[in-house]
Amino acid sequence: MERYYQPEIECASREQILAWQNERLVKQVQYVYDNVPYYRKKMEEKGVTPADVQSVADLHKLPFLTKADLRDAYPYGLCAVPVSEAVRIQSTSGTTGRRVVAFYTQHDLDLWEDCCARAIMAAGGTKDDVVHVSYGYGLFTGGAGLHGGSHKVGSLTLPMSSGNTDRQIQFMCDLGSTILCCTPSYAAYLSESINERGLKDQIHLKAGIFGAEAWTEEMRRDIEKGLGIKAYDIYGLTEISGPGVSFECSAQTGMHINEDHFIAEIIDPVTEEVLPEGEKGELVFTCITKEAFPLLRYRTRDICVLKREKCSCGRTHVKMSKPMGRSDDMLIIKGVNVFPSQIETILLNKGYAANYQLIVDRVNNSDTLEVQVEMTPEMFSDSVSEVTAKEKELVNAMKAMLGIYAKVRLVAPKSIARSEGKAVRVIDKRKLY
Ligand code: DLL
Repeated sequence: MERYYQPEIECASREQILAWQNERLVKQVQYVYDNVPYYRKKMEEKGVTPADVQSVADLHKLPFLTKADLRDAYPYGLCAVPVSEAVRIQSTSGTTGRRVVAFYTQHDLDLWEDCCARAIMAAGGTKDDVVHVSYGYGLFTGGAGLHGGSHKVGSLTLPMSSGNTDRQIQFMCDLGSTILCCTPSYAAYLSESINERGLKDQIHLKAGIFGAEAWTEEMRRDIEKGLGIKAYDIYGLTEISGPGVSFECSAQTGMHINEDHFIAEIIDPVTEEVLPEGEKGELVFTCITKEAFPLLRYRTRDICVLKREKCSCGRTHVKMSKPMGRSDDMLIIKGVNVFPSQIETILLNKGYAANYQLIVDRVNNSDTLEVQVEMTPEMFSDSVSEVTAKEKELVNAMKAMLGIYAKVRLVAPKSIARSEGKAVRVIDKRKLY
């Protein structure tokens, strides 16, 4: 079972990784050119031929793909194999426009599950573990990816899917789950529910693998404390396979990108210029081992930083920071860029839990921001003046961090709807106009 901690790949020298990437990229570009007419047309429009791409240094010559291309080419336009060769689809939970559908051959599923198995092993998983998968199953990639990874590690896999919190906790206690996989917001909710029921002593969790949405270091500390575990981040997106594109190791200082399968670039989201490693910008991925859905230079819209440094775990693959927001759903309020994670940091620093919602609106041509924040049961008070003072404190902290006024409304514990999947943090009413 050691196969899925693959030191010969995960700890390979930079030269070796580049050699793999060069060889695989050249083949992949030719493969996509031959099998995806939609992308071939984009290459032709840019005047690029496969012969122009001889190594990773030539990657910048290729055209980008965006979510708009995926929608244009929906459903089969970017699929590089005939339906007879594809064995699975997964799809995004997108709420606007057409869904994004990604295709997999059996080989693609195998490689994806390998990536998830690496993530589980990096979180300390072995065949002796009981892996409790509470990501949604079905079209969402979370359940399927971690489930397949857990099988590969040889762990006992609990395909819980999301929801039914009572049953989740009961199985956790009865079966001795040791690794929990779900969104960080659901992990926080499970932690809250377990502690409320006084069941913390009856759970045996040691680690959690949480991703699919942004979460802060403060939230990590809360979850780690609440469940008595080490909490690891995992990143991915449906278009590029799903979870496991990158994952955290014991150092917990960024997520190693599986560079034998994906080449990462950082670009300026406005000029599209490639930025040097270490600079903050939009993450772009090129898949170099996929058969069915081999996207080249796919713009993720996730803003982050790449760091190539010696890691205490021994892995050499480049690390990405936690995404710091998205270049598309970064909020611009009164001309100021606002990331929900900035507000979350303030709330958690001031002792609130990550149960909040931002409501953005436009009144008389001026943007408004209201932050609804749940009080914790300890803070809950009927005294209007006490609540008003707390609200004022948050208003000032937000003004100091964001430079704009945000109305703050403290609401009763448990009054903001909990999410079993990704939390709904932002309601932007301006989009409705
Ligand atoms: O969320 C895949 C996934 C499942 C990742 C389970 C991790 C665990 P999508 O639904 O296509 O796929 O959403 C992808 O979610 O572009 C990011 O904006 C965001 N995202 C994913 N992981 C993280 C993370 C899955 N660890 C989009 N931190 C991505 C912050 C994340 N944002």
